Amino acid sequence: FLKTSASVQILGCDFSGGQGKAGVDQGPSQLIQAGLQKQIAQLGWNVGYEGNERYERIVQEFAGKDADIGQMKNPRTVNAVARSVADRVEAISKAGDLPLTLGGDHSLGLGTVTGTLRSHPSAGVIWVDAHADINTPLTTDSGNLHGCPVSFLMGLEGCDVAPFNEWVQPLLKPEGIVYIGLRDIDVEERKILKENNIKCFSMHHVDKYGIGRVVDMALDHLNGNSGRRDRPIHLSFDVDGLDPSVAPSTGTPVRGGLTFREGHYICETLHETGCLVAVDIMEVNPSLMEQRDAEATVAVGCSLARSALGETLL
Ligand code: HAR
Ligand code: MN
Ligand code: MN
Ligand code: MN
Repeated sequence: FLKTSASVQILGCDFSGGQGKAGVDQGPSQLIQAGLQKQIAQLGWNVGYEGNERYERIVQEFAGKDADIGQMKNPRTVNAVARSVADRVEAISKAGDLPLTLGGDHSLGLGTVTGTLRSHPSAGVIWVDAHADINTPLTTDSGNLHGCPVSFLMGLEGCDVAPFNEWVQPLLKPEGIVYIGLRDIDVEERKILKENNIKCFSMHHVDKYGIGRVVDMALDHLNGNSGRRDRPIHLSFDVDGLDPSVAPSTGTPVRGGLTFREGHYICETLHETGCLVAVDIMEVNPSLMEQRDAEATVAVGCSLARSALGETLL
């Protein structure tokens, strides 16, 4: 638990193969260059950082040899990268440290959440995103696997497919995840969310209840309305959950998103629980939009991470 772990391990994942736009693989190095490691150290953490994973061996192994499988694009590459991430996050977590994974596209979430659940089988997930990322190989229209990690984590129909079924286990139950920030959901994703009774706080709910009550209800849901707040939590934060005016440099921006404060409030409140066991900051793409937009997006990625690690305003 964060309460007892004194160290953060930064895992920079320079990977873009779960979607079609170049540049998201530069997110981690930009977050590091902006000073993230030092910023976290200044909060009182020991910070480990061994340089980014560039996945060169994997990308080279499948270069020109990663034909679509059904609709899925780059399936072998995404599979091998996610598998490697899962092993790294598992090892960091089992050593008692908190993995902070920097993306990279959100297909990496298949690896990060798998790693967390191997280490903390009871952990719940808070997935902050404009998108639900719960397409299956049977429902995805784009074929981009960053739109599919949650369905693989749950082992939904159509996910028992090679090469993923060589290692992916259905470790995540539908009641073990809560979404915040949704506003762009595909027709078939909507069906999946309904059929599996998955807790979703869309932007409509953020407007209706305010972010304070939304986070409170999210924690109540994950803790089974037990009154206790002791379930370990994995926060997977896709920066496109924020409004594009706040995080413009991301591959699939959707207007009407979380404000700067709403995004930070989520991170601050999850830190306050003392139950955060893993944090992902995903989909920062510094090559999109103007340079000042990229700088703003990198800066907000750093500040979300700091908030989740205990930076407070007072
Ligand atoms: N639902 C669409 C698809 O499956 C869009 C996925 C979105 N992109 C992300 N993920 N950035 O959160 O392709
Ligand atoms: Mn996402
Ligand atoms: Mn998204
Ligand atoms: Mn479809």
